[in-house]
Amino acid sequence: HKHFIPDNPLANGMRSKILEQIIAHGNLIQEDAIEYILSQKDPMEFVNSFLKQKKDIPFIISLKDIGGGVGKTIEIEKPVLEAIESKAFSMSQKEEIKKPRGISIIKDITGKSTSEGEIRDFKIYFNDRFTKIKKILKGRVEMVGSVPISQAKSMQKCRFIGMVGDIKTTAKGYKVFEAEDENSSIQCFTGKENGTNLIRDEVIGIIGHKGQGRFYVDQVIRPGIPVSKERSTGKGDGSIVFISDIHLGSKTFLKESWEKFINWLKNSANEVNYLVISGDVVDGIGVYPGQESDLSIADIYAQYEELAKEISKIPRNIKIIMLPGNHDAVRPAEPQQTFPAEITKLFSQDILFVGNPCYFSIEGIDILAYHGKSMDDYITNIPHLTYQKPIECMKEMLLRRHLAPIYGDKTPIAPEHEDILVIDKVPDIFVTGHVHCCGLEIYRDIILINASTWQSQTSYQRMQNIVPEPAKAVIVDLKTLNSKVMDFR
Ligand code: D5M
Ligand code: FE
Ligand code: ZN
Repeated sequence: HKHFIPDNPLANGMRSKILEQIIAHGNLIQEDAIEYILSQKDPMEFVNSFLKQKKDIPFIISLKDIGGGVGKTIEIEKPVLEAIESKAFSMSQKEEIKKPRGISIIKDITGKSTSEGEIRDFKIYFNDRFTKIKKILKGRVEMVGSVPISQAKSMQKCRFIGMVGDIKTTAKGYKVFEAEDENSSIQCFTGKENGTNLIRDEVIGIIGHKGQGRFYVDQVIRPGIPVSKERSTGKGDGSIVFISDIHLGSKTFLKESWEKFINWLKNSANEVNYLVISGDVVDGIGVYPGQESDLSIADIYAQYEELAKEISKIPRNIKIIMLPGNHDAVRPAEPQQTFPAEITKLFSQDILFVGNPCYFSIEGIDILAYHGKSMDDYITNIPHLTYQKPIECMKEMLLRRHLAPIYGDKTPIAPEHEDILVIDKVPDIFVTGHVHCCGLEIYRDIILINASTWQSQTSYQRMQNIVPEPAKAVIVDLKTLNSKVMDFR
């Protein structure tokens, strides 16, 4: 399972030569500075004259030191692949699709899908993921002096960035996996301590050494979240309410609790301004074998019609943002585009229908909303995770800066040309649903929410020993960002 198309070998050879020269001089260099040097007409000549002329060269050479300081236009000869990729697709960040009453969409796949599922798509997709997460890893102090894998192979001790391939466990309990970058790959051995939380297709930093012809991982570095993020302070009035997994149309839909919730909303119209619904808004049809016998409404459109009726009871001043989940009538592959017109036209209200995941901002608060299907894979592959503690899953996503890294397990992923499942911008609020639990915790200044469900335990969940915590909503004050769980049972 190879992730990349071979890169431009010429550019790569030059990069290694430049690095060698700089390391031989007793220095290290930052990635953007190398890029700048590679963009010069004669990069070797540029490096040699820089090393010769400048007397006070800092230990770690930055872009500024070599004259490529902030504000200057840098023309970079990008590798061939990046050129193909940017021509093929470029998701404009910060592009505002709609801006109703203080909401703006920052990132959403809706209307922008490029995936045709061809082999080339997969390579472009993984390349984009690698490039994005590599950039975050390069910002970590542990990764200063990291080298391309092609170079790491001939070093005794080294640090590099790679995408994790298939992971095998040896008889002695070591994990063996292939780490891959755009040009090369290396087989890595890791002991129990470093190996337990590795998951396929994640991008990590590796610090290790050679011994007995093998490469041993001493430390795994993950991109993570900075300890202190600049916390957005709310400026808005009122609050946002978060719910998820309504599963309307299911026999186990909790009608009475739902009615209590709707009544509370009616009485809280002054206090509540926004309602975010994180997917599985109806139970759908054909989601799992034998679902027919669990449905109270067998027709998918009738399910959405019934939901529209319920939603119409919500006071008009509450702005609703709705994303799909794995039970909704959209393509199952993530990122999921929003609901089709045949469904959205059933709603009389002005709802903001978005894709899954979606990154949006409400009155200056950045929100990452994701249904959370990939938690099934996280829980299967990381030993300490359980269905009862979704917040821990969400922390593992933030640690890897990716919502759904594993390709080809339970979470279907569409190989878009840009990997918008990468968490490249740290949100103020991160919300999921799917596991039907409820969680609220502040982690490194981010409010983490798992937004419960309106469905009681299904027979499938009983079989799997999944115990839901239904009929809860999380409310976040837009001014103070104080948050609490409300119970409607
Ligand atoms: O998911 C509701 C809950 O049931 C959630 O905790 C996942 C679990 N679930 C559902 N389907 C599966 C499969 N196929 N494997 C493992 N776990 C599953 P919902 O998306 O609402 O059905
Ligand atoms: Fe669900
Ligand atoms: Zn779900």
